[in-house]
Amino acid sequence: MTTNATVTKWIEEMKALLNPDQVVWITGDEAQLEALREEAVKTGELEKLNEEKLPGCYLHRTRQNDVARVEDRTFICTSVKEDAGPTNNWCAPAEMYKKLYDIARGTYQGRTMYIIPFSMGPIGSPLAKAGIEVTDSIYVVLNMAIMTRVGTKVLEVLGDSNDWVRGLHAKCDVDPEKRYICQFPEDNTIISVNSAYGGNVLLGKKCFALRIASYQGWKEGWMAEHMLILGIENPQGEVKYIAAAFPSACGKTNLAMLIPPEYLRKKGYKVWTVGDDIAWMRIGADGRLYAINPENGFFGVAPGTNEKSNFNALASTKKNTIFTNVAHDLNDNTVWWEGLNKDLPQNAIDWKGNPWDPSKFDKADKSTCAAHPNSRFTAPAVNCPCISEEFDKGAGVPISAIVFGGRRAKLAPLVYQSKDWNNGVFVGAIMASETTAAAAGAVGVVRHDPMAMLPFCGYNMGDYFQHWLDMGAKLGDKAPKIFNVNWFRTDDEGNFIWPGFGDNMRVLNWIIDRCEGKAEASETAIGYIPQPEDIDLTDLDMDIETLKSILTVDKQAWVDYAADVTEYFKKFDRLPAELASQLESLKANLNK
Ligand code: GTP
Ligand code: SPV
Ligand code: MN
Repeated sequence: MTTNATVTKWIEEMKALLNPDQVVWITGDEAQLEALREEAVKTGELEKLNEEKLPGCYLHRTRQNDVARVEDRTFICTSVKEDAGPTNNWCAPAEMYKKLYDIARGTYQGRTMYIIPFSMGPIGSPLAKAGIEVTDSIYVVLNMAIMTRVGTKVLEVLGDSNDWVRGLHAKCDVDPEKRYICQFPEDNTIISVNSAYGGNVLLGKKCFALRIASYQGWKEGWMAEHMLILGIENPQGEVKYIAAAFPSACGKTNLAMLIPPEYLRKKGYKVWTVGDDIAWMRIGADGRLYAINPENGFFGVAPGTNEKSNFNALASTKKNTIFTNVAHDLNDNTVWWEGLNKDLPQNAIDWKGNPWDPSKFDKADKSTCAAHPNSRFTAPAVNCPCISEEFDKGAGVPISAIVFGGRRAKLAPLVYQSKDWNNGVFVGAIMASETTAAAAGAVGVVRHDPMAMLPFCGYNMGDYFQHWLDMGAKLGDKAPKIFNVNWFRTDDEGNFIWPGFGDNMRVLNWIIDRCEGKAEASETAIGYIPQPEDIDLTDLDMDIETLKSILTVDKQAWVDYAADVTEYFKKFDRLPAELASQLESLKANLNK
């Protein structure tokens, strides 16, 4: 497959370690992938769905103990502990290599070793990077073939270069006690053992495109962020691009594919999706910040996805899609999840593989759900009706605004703008959000999640903040404007106050207007807040008083939050002085 000595040497090492019965290189040819699908159906790893209703689609169920990322078992292994920083689990590389090799040794016996050459970013794009993942899971091969560009072409473009990421995945016996997801940023290496789920094993995604790439970006002067990228086309046909960072299961896929409210569609507004989860950003020749989506598909949350909430995501799943841990509707051999529609399937198998009893279904009790709350679809980006023409080009799109956001029932207003870049870095650094089912552990607990990168930053978060500040200094007056949004404020009964989804376009329009100097704002202690009448409520069942209630800054709540941030910042050994001074300014502003 390749004469690249760095590749062949590593593959020989992996073979010696893992002891596979067979070795198969993934070429990217459709015939090879089709044969693998058939094999997976034979062994029960995949179930083929209704070919008429869902052509080329499959269902997969993972082990019940293996349904989400495992942050407490995720490690950044740098030679110096402080380089991993206070927010990451750390282990010395030599010790961790030994532990993982001992776990993985010989476990491919009786299995096939699949070697997947993959590209993050369009193959050959100056912004793309190559990786090679070895795995003993057909499910991983087929998902990687959707989520990334795979095959022989990647090796051709790589040539003899050593600039590629090594990814070892071994299912082992899917033992949660021996599960480890480890990044070795100094060696461009990832090792994942004892899982067969999503972000733990599709090594191009969180492990490479965020943890390893954030480290590479730090060293090489670019950024790898947990951000969607979308383009907003105005009635004059001009497209402006926004990148937005929200924590896992906090609305990136939904925002990336939103359909504007009817009154805006009639005026000619359109939204184009460039990416729904990850952005790699570099300063271009004209001094502006350019972003590409390194992925080639969407690994999206299924529950809550329906024709109304996210038409484009649902449309993306209608062919050549792999569904993981959703319910199997036996009536017509299709899939179902909570929030797809109101017709509870009467003859379905739940995500655990048991017959599902719809009469016991209680929305409030997750244990009665047919689909796992973190069940997902893996859909090719080309299926998306609103995919941007820039998606596959590799040059990147110029970013006008960066938006941070989280899931906060209280405190954070619907939207506010930072005072400048450095203040915007502070806004990202003090982000917090309620935890979701995307990671193992409690759900609904507010935790600090700077820039939505807490689980994904591959180095010391203090250095990461400094890197953001440095990028701003380089960008100067060409820097994108930075905003914060919160779609998730609730009333006393726990209902969301803001309608969200497509109506978020009303907020994006204000953001773009601010970037172009077209909208007014009121200065507050935390930043610029829109004048309520500048958020267009046309056709919405919402009065201006309700809108005002989610646009105000509750001073006392922010004083309390500033105290909380003060405590939080204490854990950073390498907190940039600029952020400490931003915090002091916030406190002073709140006291005025
Ligand atoms: P990851 O793939 O885990 O990174 O998640 P994500 O950030 O792409 O989140 P996604 O768009 O899949 O949304 C997650 C959940 O939030 C789904 O259940 C959505 O229905 C819900 N959601 C998304 N946008 C909104 C919104 O504007 N308002 C409300 N209330 N819910 C939303
Ligand atoms: C996330 O958790 O942010 C995801 C899903 O996008 S996973 O690929 O499992 O990380
Ligand atoms: Mn994500």
